[in-house]
Amino acid sequence: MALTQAEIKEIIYKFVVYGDFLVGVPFGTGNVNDTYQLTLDQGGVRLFYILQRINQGAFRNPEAVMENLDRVTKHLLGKIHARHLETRRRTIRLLRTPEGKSFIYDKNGECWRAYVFIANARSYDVVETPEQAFRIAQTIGEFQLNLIDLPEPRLNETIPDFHNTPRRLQALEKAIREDRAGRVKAVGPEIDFVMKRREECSKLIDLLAEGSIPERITHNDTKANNILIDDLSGEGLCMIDLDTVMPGLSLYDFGDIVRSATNPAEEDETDLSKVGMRFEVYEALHRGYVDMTGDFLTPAEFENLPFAGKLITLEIGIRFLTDYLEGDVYFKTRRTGQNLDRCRTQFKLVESIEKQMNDMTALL
Ligand code: ADP
Ligand code: GN1
Ligand code: MG
Repeated sequence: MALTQAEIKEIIYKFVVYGDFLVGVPFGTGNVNDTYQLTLDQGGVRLFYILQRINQGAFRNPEAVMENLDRVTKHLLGKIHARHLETRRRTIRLLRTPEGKSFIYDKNGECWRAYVFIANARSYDVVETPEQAFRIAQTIGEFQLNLIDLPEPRLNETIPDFHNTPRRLQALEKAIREDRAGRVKAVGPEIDFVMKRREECSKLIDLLAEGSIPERITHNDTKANNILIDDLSGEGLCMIDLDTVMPGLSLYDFGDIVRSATNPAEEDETDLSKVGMRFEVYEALHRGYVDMTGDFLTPAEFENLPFAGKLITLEIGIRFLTDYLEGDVYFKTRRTGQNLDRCRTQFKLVESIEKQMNDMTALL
């Protein structure tokens, strides 16, 4: 439920902010957290902040999330200073409480954090051009590059097995068995679609287990709408939504941007004839990503770039289907059937990727 203005004001004043609270409005199209854009007034100058509630259904340990965020954003800041002239908009910047903490709990046990609002930039739900795709993929690659030398210890796993596709498959099978929402009978073709591809689900996890591809620090939620693009220059500015930054595979991040950027339609588009993999966008993603990661990717990571696009698309489709069967308990939904529509777009995209796999592989 949306907060009242008085509640928003009370929460933001727990952080060190400059200015008087004017208004807070729901912001963005995230599927998990609750986000508000806040306007404050400081001597006639408008200041903007982002205030966000961590979804504790998804993130069971918010303090582990915030510890990662603190470490990662500090490390990124050091890198950015070395690489860019304009630094203020190149990473999320957390506000602090007077005691120096980066989060607070409200009276209902909800965990909140606040960021400086990054202005004159936006994220895209649907990527419009190959040029945008190139910039976005560069930003993802640079993010991975910048975190290669993050000092020990290993980051917290904020959602265990987040990209463990076989586990996601098991969760789907459990949801089918339990059929809590009585919806299994309506999704026969979708279940068949997954089962035909079940053998492929463990490929990346197996490569990791046998030591053929390395664990890295990855973002793990690299859909286009988690990357900010500068309005003026069109350059990629930074990655946002850092809650899932943790140990992972470089291929998860590349795969997820293939999933979200190559599709010209919305994630919950109901007209599936509009959904498909745009090859020219894929080609731009490949170029942009390799531009930043070419020096550190191993041959096995490189070879699996096309497969990662297919696997992560299938995996997120499996998650949408599972949530549909469980009665829409994880992803935010605005209408009945939205998770099923989301699942169907993902599976249509998987088919489209399969058809173009030879061309994708030829780019290697
Ligand atoms: P969710 O986890 O729900 O996806 P995000 O962290 O991605 O939440 O935030 C939701 C949206 O809010 C983003 O897509 C972006 O448009 C906007 N946003 C988040 N943080 C900032 C920021 N610091 N500056 C500007 N916009 C932001
Ligand atoms: C969620 O939070 P948001 O909207 O950026 C989800 C991702 C999914 C994505 C699908 C923590 O991302 O894993 O790929 O929806 N985030 C979490 O749109 O589960
Ligand atoms: Mg997001």
